[in-house]
Amino acid sequence: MGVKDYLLKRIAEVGAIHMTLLDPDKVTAKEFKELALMVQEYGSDALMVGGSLGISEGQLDEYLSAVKGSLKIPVILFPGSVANLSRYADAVFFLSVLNSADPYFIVGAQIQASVLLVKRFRNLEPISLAYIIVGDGGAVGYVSNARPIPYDRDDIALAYAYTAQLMGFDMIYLEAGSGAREPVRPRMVSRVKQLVSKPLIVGGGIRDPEKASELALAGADAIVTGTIVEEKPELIKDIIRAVHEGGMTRKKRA
Ligand code: 1GP
Repeated sequence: MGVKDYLLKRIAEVGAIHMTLLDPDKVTAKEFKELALMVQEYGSDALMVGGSLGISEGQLDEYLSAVKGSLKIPVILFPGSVANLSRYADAVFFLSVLNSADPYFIVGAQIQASVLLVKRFRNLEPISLAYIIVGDGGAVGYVSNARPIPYDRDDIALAYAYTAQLMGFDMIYLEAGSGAREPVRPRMVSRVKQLVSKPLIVGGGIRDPEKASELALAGADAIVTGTIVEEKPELIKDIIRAVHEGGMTRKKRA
């Protein structure tokens, strides 16, 4: 089974899945391996690997080849640039920053990456992703020259998300930015989910089980946490459980 089908199957099973984002630029290779194995043990459904700054293909290869044999959950690249591809991953989020003001981040980097995927990385499964930056935006908002959607403008987020669905993206990601002071608001998630049927990923600034559960209940099909795993790994078990419980509750209500 491919990675996209696995994610869809897990979403159907548990209502909402948890994905862990690790940035190789923020941890050592040893920490990376320990954290990856820890989140797998606690039930995180996939490992995303990436960052907006400072990762080379050589570093990715080093970190990922070290975990390749011991991880059962899929490793999905979450590239900050065309240099962030590695043959040791299972899939890549082929992402377009839909609300960037610079066409390079909407389609320019993607045409460069497409050539690499065909010529050098045939084993990577591309999963197309509409990446929509909200609120704080964080480093990714700055680097990709995004015009972040204000936290309270559900109508604009909805317009982008529905556009992404019509354009045929596999998945849609509402991103407040890594380390955001405030995550995407549940009301925005719920309004987008009412109209859009594509899997909805939500991340950025989620630091506790309560917020993770609230967003899963509101309609997020996948919750991504990154910073908290690096800073307070003791919380991650409860966050993963909260996502799955929130998802199951929403599934039962539907
Ligand atoms: C960033 O949404 C992810 O791309 C994760 O954000 O680091 O704030 O958990 P955090």
